[in-house]
Amino acid sequence: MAERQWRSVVVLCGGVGGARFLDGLAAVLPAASLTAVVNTGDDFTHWGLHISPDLDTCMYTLSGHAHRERGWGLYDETFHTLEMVREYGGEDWFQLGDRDLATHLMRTEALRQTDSLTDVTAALCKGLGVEPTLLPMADLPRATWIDTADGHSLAFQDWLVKERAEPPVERVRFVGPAKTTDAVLEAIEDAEVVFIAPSNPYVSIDPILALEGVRKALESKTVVAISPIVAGRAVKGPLAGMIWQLAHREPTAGAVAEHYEDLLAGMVVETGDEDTLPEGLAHVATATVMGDRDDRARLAREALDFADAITRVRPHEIWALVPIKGWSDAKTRLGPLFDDDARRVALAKKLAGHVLDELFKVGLGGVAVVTDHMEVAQFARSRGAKVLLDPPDSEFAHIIDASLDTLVRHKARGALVVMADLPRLDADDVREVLDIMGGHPCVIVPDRHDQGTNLLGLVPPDLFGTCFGHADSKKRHLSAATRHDVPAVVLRSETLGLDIDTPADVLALAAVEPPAEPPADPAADT
Ligand code: FO1
Repeated sequence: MAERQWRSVVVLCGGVGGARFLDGLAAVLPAASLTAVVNTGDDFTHWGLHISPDLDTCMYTLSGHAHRERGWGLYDETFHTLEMVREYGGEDWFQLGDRDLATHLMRTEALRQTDSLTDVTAALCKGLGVEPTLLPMADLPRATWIDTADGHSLAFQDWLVKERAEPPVERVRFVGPAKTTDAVLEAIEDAEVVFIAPSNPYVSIDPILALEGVRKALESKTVVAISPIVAGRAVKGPLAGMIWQLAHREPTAGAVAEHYEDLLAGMVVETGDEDTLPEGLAHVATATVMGDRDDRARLAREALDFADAITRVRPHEIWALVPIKGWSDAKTRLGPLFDDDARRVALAKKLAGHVLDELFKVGLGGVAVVTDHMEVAQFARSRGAKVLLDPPDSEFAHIIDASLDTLVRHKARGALVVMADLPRLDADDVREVLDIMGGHPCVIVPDRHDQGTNLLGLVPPDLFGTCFGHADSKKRHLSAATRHDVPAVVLRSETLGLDIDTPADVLALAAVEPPAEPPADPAADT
């Protein structure tokens, strides 16, 4: 299976566990392909400063500043300020380190100039050289509150840190406007896969899912969760207890899967935990506890491979689209080779028939022929192809694009535009192109002169407007892919690269074809 180049991966995450998984993804993906949507329900004002613990934990982890064991705060840290506050009898339950304070000072000051926590976060990340995009789940305050079983209501940090998460939880509430940002919704829309990091579902992920439009945006996405529970224990924090208290059931990976209900297309769980999962949930079992950075990268790679396996576009989700002009004006440049039109037409039919026959061997979702000539439509139908009648006398590329839009309406996830005059195309060649299409949104197979485009794979079919009909369509397709910020794979192929347009092409074919058996000399038999 061709190694997939991910264009856009989004991860929903909270603090420590989420940040470590995010760090693993950052180690294996280009920064431009990775966006984290980070919980800000833990944010609060302390010492007059705006503290965003999960954003800081992600930023410090990605920049290598994070304290290894604790996961939050900085590894190279002192607490002189805290000691001095303590001397004053000030609030010393939340340990703010001296270097950590710089972040809170900068963020608080910046938030006096703008109410966009998104922009402030981007500036802080730039300062620390963090390249993946960290998006706060919201720009406005949306605080997580804990209603405890003994009737109190605690702000999140008061419950988690001051009370050390001891009071049993009755309810988790979110206070403030349930408004996410356009950046978050756009990132999710654009994502090829959305991971739910191994964070606490109740107080790190639910705050994100509860925001308007987020669940809706996720409906059409492949969502894969990484289990935060290992063999019935939370890797970090109060999660196991919360599952007992809130779901009234044993804390297992299955309990987490069911908490996310039908959001999940799949789940990555600790080896041995897979039998706690609900029936039918696609999953992969592996070592999910992340120690060092290599561990994180390994887990991230396994999660990506799993996501690829369940999101790959399969052959049966791809349609072939074969444009065939009317026979009479086909292969006119071969005119000189034939003493009459009938033979020229016969060649065009033979070529098109060969291409359709080979395409039908591949197991595609379907084969569609686009034409505006009835005899071609008849020919195509006789071979089992769907016929799309193209809008009369429009440009070749527009005809193709209109047909590709039709395939999208037919729920095709991918389309392979195939020229009808490729004598050396065979089913295996096409399978090779489909395998690349499985993980790549654009595959260009140029002609043997590296000018035209003999096949063009697009996932989705309407990825961008095609440029067929131009002599230099290969170059134009490449720049269209670049314009749409999509990695294009150019596959040069001896066999697929030969299309029959000119007498020279016929000679090239003749040069390849083994000489046909000389016709048996009827006289020789006797
Ligand atoms: N967690 C604690 O348990 N005790 C602390 O004193 C503490 C201080 C702290 C300072 C900055 C920061 O970004 C996070 C800090 N955390 C502390 C962790 C924080 O409460 C949690 O990481 C998140 O809120 C939940 O993931």
